[in-house]
Amino acid sequence: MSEYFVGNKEFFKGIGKVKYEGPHSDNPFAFKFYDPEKIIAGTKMKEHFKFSLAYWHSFMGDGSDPFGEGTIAHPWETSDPLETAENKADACFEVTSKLGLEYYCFHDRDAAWEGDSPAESEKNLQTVTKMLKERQEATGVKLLWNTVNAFSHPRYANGAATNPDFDVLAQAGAQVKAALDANVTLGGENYVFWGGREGYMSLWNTDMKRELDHLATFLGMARDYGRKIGFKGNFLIEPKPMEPTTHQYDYDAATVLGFLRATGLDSDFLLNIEANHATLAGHTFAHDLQLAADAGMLGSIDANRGDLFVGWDTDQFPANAYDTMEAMLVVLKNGGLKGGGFNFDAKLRRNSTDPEDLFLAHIGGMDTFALGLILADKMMQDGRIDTLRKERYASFDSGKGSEFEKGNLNLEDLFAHAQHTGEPQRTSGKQELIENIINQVLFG
Ligand code: XLS
Ligand code: CA
Ligand code: CA
Repeated sequence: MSEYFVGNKEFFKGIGKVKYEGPHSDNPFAFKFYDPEKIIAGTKMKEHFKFSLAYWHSFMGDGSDPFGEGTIAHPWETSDPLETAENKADACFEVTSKLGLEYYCFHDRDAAWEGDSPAESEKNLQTVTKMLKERQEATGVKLLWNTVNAFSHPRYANGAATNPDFDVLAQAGAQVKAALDANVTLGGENYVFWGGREGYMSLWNTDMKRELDHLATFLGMARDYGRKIGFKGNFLIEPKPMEPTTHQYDYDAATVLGFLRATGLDSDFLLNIEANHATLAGHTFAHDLQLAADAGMLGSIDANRGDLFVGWDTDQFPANAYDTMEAMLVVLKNGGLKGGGFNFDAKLRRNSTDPEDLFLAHIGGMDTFALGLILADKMMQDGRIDTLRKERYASFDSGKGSEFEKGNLNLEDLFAHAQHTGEPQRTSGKQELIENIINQVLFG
């Protein structure tokens, strides 16, 4: 990657290449923990992460909320959509290069503007794809994934692939086709489906079975088209429990795993787990990661966090090293992600109005995950917690327990065993001891 890339226009003047300066640096524009070349658990930090910038939050999110208009200036916006698209592409590759983010992600409508017909929209996307490709080649920054925005336009008020109107479903199909073409041109490593408005608000007007069948057929068509045009990466589904609809079909990791297995899509589709969506579903981030990992389907991560007191999809930048440590323990034990990376699907707060805040936010997010990785590695090296967990299941390692795991026992055997052994001894879960060890490893 070139040391410092600026396209036609530089939007963040005065901010240069962000470097690692270590935990004692007081330079806000330096990494304190993210040292890309440093080896942790046998792999360079940058390879553990494949950090990615999200086009939509970084260049479209203006701080507006249901109570007020935007607060964050967007110097790349002009009255000409082509010029705006080129400006945003410049801004994207300026920010990624300066931060050392090696990947980016985008929706079709973030990068290009909607035309008056599917063919015109496709043409617009092709024009922008060319711009993105040139800048990828100049910088070495790559496409982690792209996706479609089939939820903002009013036509999608009742969903896209699950819309009760076939004509609307076809519009979504046209978008996915054009987006897959763009992906292949850009050498995208993954392709994402987030549910958007795939879900419902009232069962009185909804045929849930029919809608879910349509979703499976639609995803299968996308898979077939992608494979036909040479897309070799993973298709990813990103679970989310609510927002915008009341009942999102891709509720959480467990729901999506069940859906993929039931529909036979599990050989092409993996999961993209977003921290904020897991917590909205009433789980920890680590919980959904672990479920996906245990199924061999942990594809990629949307790195952000919610606000437990607010309870909506706040998409904040990661700042809690305890959470990232728990996440990185799952990722490390899983041997990494299956082809994905860590995409900062995160936005600035409404009152973070300085242009430099976008840099400070990403620096913080990268450092928080780097810290999580360092701490997870420390925890694994300490080993005491892994030993305690393993010992908890020792009764299944030999004798009848082992026979049970192998499927060699029946219910009568369990009866006979229970009769023979009598009342089992109580065994402590040792949760407090584990919590004490965590604090000792972290702060000792
Ligand atoms: C919205 C989702 C979305 C996906 C991409 O809640 O996080 O941004 O990641 O469509
Ligand atoms: Ca997301
Ligand atoms: Ca989100």
